[in-house]
Amino acid sequence: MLNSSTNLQANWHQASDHCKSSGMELVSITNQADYNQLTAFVARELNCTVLCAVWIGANDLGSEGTFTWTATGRRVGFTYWKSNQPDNKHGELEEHCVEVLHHPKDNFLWQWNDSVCKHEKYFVCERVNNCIQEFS
Ligand SMILES: [Ca+2]
Repeated sequence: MLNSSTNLQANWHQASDHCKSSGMELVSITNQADYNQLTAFVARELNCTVLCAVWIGANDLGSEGTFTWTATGRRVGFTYWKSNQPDNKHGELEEHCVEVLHHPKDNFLWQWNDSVCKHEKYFVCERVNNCIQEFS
């Protein structure tokens, strides 16, 4: 079950807390099918013609360069990084939280990017019982 709010943006930590308060976690993407489901869900729920930036559960807050899923603590296996990402760089700021970014003008087509955790973005939560259903 995936869930997102179409009018709520939050920094990564607030987004994670928001998911937990609903008995969920920021979404994990462990294979191509998960990735396809997430992007289809986001494209349907949000207006992504210009830009969609969505927090997912991956981060390297614990150890720079080692990305793990917040829901399980497991290392990220399947990835869909944009070329030259993750780069841990946003001016003077470090990037430790992962977004799925669709921004055709900037050549982002649903790829992953490490981004600044305190920036506010949309986010997707997932109920973590291995039973994935559409939320309607
Ligand atoms: Ca980056």
